[in-house]
Amino acid sequence: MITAEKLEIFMATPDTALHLDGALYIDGHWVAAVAGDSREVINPADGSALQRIDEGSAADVLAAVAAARTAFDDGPWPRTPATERSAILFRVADLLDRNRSRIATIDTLDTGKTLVESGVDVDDVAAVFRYYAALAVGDPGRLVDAGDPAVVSRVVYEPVGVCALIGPWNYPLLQMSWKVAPALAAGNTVILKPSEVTPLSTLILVELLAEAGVPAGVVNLVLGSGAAVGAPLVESPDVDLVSFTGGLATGKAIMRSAAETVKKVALELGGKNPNIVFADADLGAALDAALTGAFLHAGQVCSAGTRLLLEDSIHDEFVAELARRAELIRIGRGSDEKTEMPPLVSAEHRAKVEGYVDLGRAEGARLLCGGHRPREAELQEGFYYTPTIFVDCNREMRIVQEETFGPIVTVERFETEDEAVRLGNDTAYGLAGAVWTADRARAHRVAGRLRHGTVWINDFGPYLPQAEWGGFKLSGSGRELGPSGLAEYREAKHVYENTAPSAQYWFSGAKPKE
Ligand code: TXE
Repeated sequence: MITAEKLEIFMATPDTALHLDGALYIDGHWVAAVAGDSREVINPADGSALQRIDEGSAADVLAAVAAARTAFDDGPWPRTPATERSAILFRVADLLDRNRSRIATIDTLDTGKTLVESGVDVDDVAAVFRYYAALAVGDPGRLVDAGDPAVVSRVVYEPVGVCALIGPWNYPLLQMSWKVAPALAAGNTVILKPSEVTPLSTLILVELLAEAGVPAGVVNLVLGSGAAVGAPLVESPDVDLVSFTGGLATGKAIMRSAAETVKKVALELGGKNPNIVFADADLGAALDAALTGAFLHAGQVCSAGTRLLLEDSIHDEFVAELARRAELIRIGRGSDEKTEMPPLVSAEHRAKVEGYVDLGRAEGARLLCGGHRPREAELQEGFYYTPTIFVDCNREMRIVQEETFGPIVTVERFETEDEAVRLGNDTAYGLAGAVWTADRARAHRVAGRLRHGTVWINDFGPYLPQAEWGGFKLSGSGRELGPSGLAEYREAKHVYENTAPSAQYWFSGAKPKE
């Protein structure tokens, strides 16, 4: 089922025949799920059915893992010269550029996010492919001095093997690209498992990878739920590595399950990110970033600035202006160019966010604005929610400690630098944080003390393909992006060559009699 809106845009830009009938992709073929199950993908903007897609099960996982295993063990990909793999990844980036508007449209229909943001996502995805295409050829390993001129000792980097790449629903294409680009650059074979809530742009990505020349069996796609597809992927003894982005509870379950087969595991599990504003900061810029940090993509961002920490002396004025501007944010369909904040991804997720707002009230936080669904008639069908600000919050509240993943920001006060740092670290997560101050020495002192994988100084949100992304503490393990993002998908191997072998006679009885 393809909506009129989607069809119109697709027909208007004929280029490649992008795959949209929602099948699985195994060993170079689009195939139906073995059990014949399917599920409806929902448009969060109005709750309508967008497309019916196949729903995989353990049988499909088995087939996909077998294809990936054979492609790794017997196929050309791991042994293809890095320069050739690199050329293919550069081609993927070019295809992404060429299909930008169609991919962005699909991601907007599927996730709800604004078209502007979806377009930026596609650009970022292309940049990630280019980054790893270039990095793939830059590291031939290293020679080691063994202290013996007869020995040639080399450390080389090899692909890990078959990788299961499990993605979330908030940035489906972007998060998948952070995994698939370095995995392929390193010579692995992969099985993609996008979120069942937002699978559509991954279908397109798979098509583009095939079009760019990735051989059959190297990239496989199994659609379906976490229980039916994700869990058997993690359990499979033929999968060597799992890279996962998603919720904390699922991440813990994956780590436990992967222990059985001692897989490599990389996890990105979200955050509860402090945004610290000192009184001497550029308050205009800080306020603007506080709004974006909290309400971009309706707060469904792992690095969202959901925990605003304000120096006491600016608190009242800052939150008053924040609330005034939050109430002006235009809520609507992602495809409407006037929209500034889109709907939440699903009815279930909105119910979770509403539960947190009820909890915040019950815990004694004071609601400054929002805290309800929008009242406009045209927004009643989708999963919309208003920007919500809680003040008078404290560290004991669950709403301050747990990831709400919606347009909710909690505000706390601090008096000293030490207190700001203590509050900034007072979370079980450790993904990202920001500090705003005109005092550069203080900025770097605070950045040095914050236990988060990314710290922004006088900014909020930017990331770069060439800089590591990932979390301390419960935010996960391993890193994506940057050189470490490639290292996750490589094994180091020491090759020790003795060019002048001779018997050493460790065991004296083996020594020939003189
Ligand atoms: O995520 P899940 P959910 C947070 C956010 C959100 C919460 C729950 O707070 O409210 O997580 O979201 C697959 N084995 N984040 O429940 O379940 C699943 O099919 C293997 C933060 O939607 O973690 C999907 O593909 N895989 C986050 C993926 O895991 C399993 C982004 C993520 O789904 C599985 C999204 C299993 N047992 C939500 N169970 C971030 N880090 O940015 C599920 N999956």
